[in-house]
Amino acid sequence: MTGDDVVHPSLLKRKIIHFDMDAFYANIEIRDRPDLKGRPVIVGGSPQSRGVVCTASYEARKFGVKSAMACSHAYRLCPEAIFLKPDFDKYSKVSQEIRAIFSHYTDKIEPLSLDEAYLDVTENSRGLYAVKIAQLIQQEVFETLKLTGSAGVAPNKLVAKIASDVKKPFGITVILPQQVKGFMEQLPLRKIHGIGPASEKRLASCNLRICKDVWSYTLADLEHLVGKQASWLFNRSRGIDERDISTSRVRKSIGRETTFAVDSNDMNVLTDVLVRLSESLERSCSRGGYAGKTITLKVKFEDFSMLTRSLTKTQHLANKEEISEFASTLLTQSWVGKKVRLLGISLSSLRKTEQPESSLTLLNQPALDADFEMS
Ligand code: TTP
Ligand code: MG
Repeated sequence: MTGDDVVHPSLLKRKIIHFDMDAFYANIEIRDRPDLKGRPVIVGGSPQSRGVVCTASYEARKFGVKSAMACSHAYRLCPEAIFLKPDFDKYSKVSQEIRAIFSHYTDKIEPLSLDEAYLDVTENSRGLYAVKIAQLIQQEVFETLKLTGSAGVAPNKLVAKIASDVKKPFGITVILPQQVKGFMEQLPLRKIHGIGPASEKRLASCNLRICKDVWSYTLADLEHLVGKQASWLFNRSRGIDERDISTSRVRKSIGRETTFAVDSNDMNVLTDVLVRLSESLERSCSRGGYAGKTITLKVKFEDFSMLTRSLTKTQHLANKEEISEFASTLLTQSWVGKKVRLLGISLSSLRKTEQPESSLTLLNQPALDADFEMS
């Protein structure tokens, strides 16, 4: 064995499962409406709207439909698709049920969103192998919830998350410590959680496209090339990630946004939308038991340029009157007369008020729910 083949000591410390549900929103809808089985289903805005696709069933994906795509585009690709509005309350409930199943196997659970979580199973009450636990969870989710999920089993969060995507749907991919290097070698850097389209482009301009491209640089050379990100990239590209499971993720913001059917610069229309967004935001705050000190308005204009403006108050707030009043103030301050395509309001600098209204925690719902229709 050459020095290069020695397994990094951090890879011998943990056993992590990343579990991610398959076509989550769509499969819940199909489960609840058996007539949809086998048909292309798209959850998101309506086909004529300019809302976006939250998710598409695997049948719809065959036509090229993807999350975050404009619904009108999805409709052109797959006119026979069934378009459904998202039902976030239902998805939150299912998410809680999945989490309850995880807790049968470990207490160390870090939810990432409604449909995915990291589980640390290094030591588990039943003394089972990590792969066995992944199988049992997959089976229990299938039998009790009639839904499928996929798992990645690996020595850390980074590799487990990439692995869970390899054999979707209903697959399990196991990467042992000695397989990490080989698994990472040809992997596009974009697959690393934390490298988005902008970083991907920037790295590609330095001729860094797959993990192995990074390996030929010393840390010092990489620093010259990519700056502050160097040490993170140096480790991640080698499959090294020493982060522990964080069981107390604190929600940072809570928000609502909507894309208009028709662009508008009519202040009455825009104010009306802010009122409705504020009402919806108030409901989310009360369900989750949150109040926030900073209110942020997001505006996307007809030319797709975007601005965000924030206001921080001395007191936490969560009621619709105050939210819409401050949002309107921010809108007036940022008014440039251009037609608006999207408005969003979010609250941050959150604190927990009291017990949430229901046992459902909205902690891991996306910060901004996907567009919902404003009729
Ligand atoms: P994902 O796990 O990314 O996607 P998925 O579960 O639909 O499909 P798969 O994992 O099999 O590839 O996201 C989970 C849910 O989050 C998804 O069902 C809908 C929602 N979502 C959005 O609302 N907008 C988005 O852009 C994405 C990616 C997901
Ligand atoms: Mg998923």
